[in-house]
Amino acid sequence: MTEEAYEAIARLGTAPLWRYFGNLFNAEPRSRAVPYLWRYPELRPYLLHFADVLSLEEAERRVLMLVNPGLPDPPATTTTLYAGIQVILPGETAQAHRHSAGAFRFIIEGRGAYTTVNGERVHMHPGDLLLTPGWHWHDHAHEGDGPMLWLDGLDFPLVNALEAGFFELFGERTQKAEVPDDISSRQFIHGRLTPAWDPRPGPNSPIGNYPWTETARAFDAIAEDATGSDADGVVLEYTNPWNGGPVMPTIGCRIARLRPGFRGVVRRQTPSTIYHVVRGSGASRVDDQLLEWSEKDVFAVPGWARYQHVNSSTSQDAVLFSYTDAPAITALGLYREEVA
Ligand code: GTQ
Repeated sequence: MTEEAYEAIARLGTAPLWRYFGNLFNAEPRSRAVPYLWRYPELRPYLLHFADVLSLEEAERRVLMLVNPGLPDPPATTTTLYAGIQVILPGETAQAHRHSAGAFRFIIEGRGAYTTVNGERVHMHPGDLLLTPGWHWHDHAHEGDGPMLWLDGLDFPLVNALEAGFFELFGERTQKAEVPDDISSRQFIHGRLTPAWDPRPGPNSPIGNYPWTETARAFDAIAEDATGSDADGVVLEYTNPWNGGPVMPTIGCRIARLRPGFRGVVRRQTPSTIYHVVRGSGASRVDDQLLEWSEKDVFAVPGWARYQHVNSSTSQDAVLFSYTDAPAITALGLYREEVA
C-alpha cells in the first residue's frame, strides 16, 4: 500500500521531502567541480594547430574551453564560471556579436590585436584585462604579426542556470570605430578623476582595458610596504571607477603578487575562483589535490574548497590573475569565508 502511495504521489507531480532532505540541505556546499590545472605548454600546440586548419569563417570563435572534469555537460570550468583560451591570427576577424553573459579577456601573448566593444577599439597587450560586459557588441581583429592568444572568462554557466541567456549576431562582420581608440581606458585610468560631463553609472565598469602597465605601476607604488592578505598575498581588485565595486555585477577580477617564499594560510569561500599564472611558479593545495603551476597555466578552485597558495621560488615573485563569482554571491547574501 505504501509503495503504491509513493507511486501515486509521483504521478501527481510530488515527491516526499523526507526522502530527499539530506541531499537538498547539505551541512555545507559540495561542488560538482573538482580542483584542476590546465598546463599552457600542453594546450598551446593544439591552439596553433587549429589556427592552421580551422578558419574564423568556420568558427564563431577559435577557443579551447577549459572543461572541469566534474562539469562536462554543459561544459563549464567551475559551477558558475567559464574559462577558454582563444587564438587569432594576423589578418583575421572574429564576427561581432553580443550576449547577456559578461566576459573579459586577459591577454597572454602576441601583439597587434584589438577588440571593438560597442564601437570602441580596445588594443591588447600581454597582461591587459579587457572587459566586454553583458550585452555589449564585440568583435576581434588582428593587425599585428604572429598569433595572439588570450584567456576568455565568462559567467555563462551562471547566466544559463538563471535562464537569463540571450545572444545576438551583429548585422555586419565587424563594427566600425565610432569613438577614438582606447578612449575609455584613457578617460578612466586615473580612477579618482572621472569625466564629469558624461556620467554613465551602470552595473559595469566603463573601462575597456585595464592595461598591464598600470597594474605594474600599482604594484610598484606599494612595493614592499603592503601588508597583503595571509591567504592571497598582495592582492589588488580591478574596480569600477563609478563606485569602487567589482568590474561586473557577476564577475570580480583580481591580481595578486605572492612574494618569494610566500606560503598562504588555508582558506575557503563560497565563490569559486579561476586563476591564471601571469608570472612565476608555485603550487596550490586545493582540498586533496596539489596543483603545481607555472607561467601561463590556468587552474580552478571550486566554491568552498580549501586552498593554500605557495610560491615555491625563494627569489622570484609569482603573479596570479584571478576571477570569481563573488559579486553575484555577495549580492544574493550568500558570501561566506573561513580561514582554517
Ligand atoms: O570572444 O566573444 O571563449 O563569445 C566564449 C564565447 C569567447 C568571444 C569565448 C565568446 C567569446
